[in-house]
Amino acid sequence: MLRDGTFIELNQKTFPNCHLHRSNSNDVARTEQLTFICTRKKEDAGPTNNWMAPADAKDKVRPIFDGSMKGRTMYVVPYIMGPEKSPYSKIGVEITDSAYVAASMRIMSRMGKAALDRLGSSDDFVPGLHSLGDLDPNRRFIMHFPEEKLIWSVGSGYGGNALLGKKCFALRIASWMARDQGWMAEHMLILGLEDPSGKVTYMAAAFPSACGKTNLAMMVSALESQGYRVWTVGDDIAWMHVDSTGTLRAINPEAGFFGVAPGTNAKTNPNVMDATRHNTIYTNVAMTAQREPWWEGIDTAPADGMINWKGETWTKGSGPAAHPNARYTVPASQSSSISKHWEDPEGLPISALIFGGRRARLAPLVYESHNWQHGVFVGATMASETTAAATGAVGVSRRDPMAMLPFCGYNMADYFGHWLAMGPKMKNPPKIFHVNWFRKGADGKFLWPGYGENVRVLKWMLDRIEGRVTAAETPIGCVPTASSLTLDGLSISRETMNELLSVNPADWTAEEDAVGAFFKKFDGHLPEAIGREKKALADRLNGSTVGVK
Ligand code: SAT
Ligand code: MN
Repeated sequence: MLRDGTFIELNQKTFPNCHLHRSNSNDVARTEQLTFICTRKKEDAGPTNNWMAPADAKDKVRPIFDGSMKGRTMYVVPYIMGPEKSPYSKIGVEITDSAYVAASMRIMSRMGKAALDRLGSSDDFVPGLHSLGDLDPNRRFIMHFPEEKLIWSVGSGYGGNALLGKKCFALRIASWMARDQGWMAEHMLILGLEDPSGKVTYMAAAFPSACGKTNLAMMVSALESQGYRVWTVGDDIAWMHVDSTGTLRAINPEAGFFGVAPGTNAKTNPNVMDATRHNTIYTNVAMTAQREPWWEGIDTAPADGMINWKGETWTKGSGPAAHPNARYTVPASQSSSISKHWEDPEGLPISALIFGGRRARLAPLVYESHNWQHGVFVGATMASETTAAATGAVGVSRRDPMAMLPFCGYNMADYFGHWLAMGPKMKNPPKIFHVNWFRKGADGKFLWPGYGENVRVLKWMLDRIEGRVTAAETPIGCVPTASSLTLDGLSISRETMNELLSVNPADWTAEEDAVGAFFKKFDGHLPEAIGREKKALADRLNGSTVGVK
């Protein structure tokens, strides 16, 4: 890769075994409009997925694959999604003509001999065919055939389009398998919150792409001096099963982090800044004159002689030096925050599920749902402002149930039904919370400091799980009472806290209309329980019953 320019060597003294890859400038993010769920019946893909009949999809894409690998090296990449010894792990085999993809898969999954040994002579694996093709966006397709557990991807070498173990297998195909087999494949980080006694409580959290999952999972806690620490299990995907005792347990199917670089610095994610000092592939970041990686929001000021993500000399005013969706690919084991249990074969017991997104105005810092069913409704009605992780407009609010809109491999209404069916299988279903780190004041500035301070919200959840603190009932769920959040050491005014926790019934009534319009898409498919929850919320908003629980 160094010889043919696929990789550019970074400073090997300060960044040993780190390399930079520049993707084609038309191939810098997932392309949702070119991503298809190919099922025999259209309604099985549902109204939120692009659909093509399997035979049509293959006819369309086969000619693009034809001869596309000629003169290239073809890599056969056997890989395990999940810890090597876990009964819940699954095997995939990706065929690719991209050395960058093969190298990235080596970081992101357990690939090679371990996978071959586990597979043996079994044919139980998910095949994925990938070719860069000619990188023409008109000849780019990410095709999923969940009925035959097959992936075909052509025309892109970037991220989730090309590392087929990640979104294509571990979410789209796996969500289909999970529905059939009674488990859950979710777009969730997994973290452990350690309390002063040393007890660790595990939580899984769903946020859309580029909304801070990696930073939350790898957080350096602002309450470390009080004995609260965060341990990382995963940063993007959780596979969850109910065990024989009725406990929901999660494994991280991945072995690395494919995280957003811009905005990452010693304050927002010190652990990843350390972890990415070696053995890291950087994609579409800028490079300094010292051949070190650089991006917007890193701690250092941009300097003359820098090369931008396209390989051009960067000058002030020439636009961002790193692409907004520039990434690092780093082994998870390199983070000093990695949990010592992150590869436990049985997975880790989950006590809380968290939903969240970017909502400048509407949602309070945190609220707690009343029960599993209400929690599923909270997840189903999530929305978030779009980011650079996918091509298209940035900052537009869209509905993104459970952060799975681009990743659910079947009809989303049936997916809600699957969630509803999972709760009763659990003896003590996790509490379900919703958070919003991104609420803004009238001045357009974020009200909450975020990052390491988010541990205060996690601690509140832990206190709720343990029954230690009170909460105030609002129409949408329970929010912290003034004294129940641990705020010592943080300078934030009482007014700002009130604003952060406020629930404005008029705003939520308008939100209800938007939710109603979204749900209309699903015609007859929407589970009745979702409709009941919607009606109950509307009633509460009308009556605005408020009390302390
Ligand atoms: O899908 S990617 O892996 O490219 C990144 C994301 O959207 O989370
Ligand atoms: Mn993701």
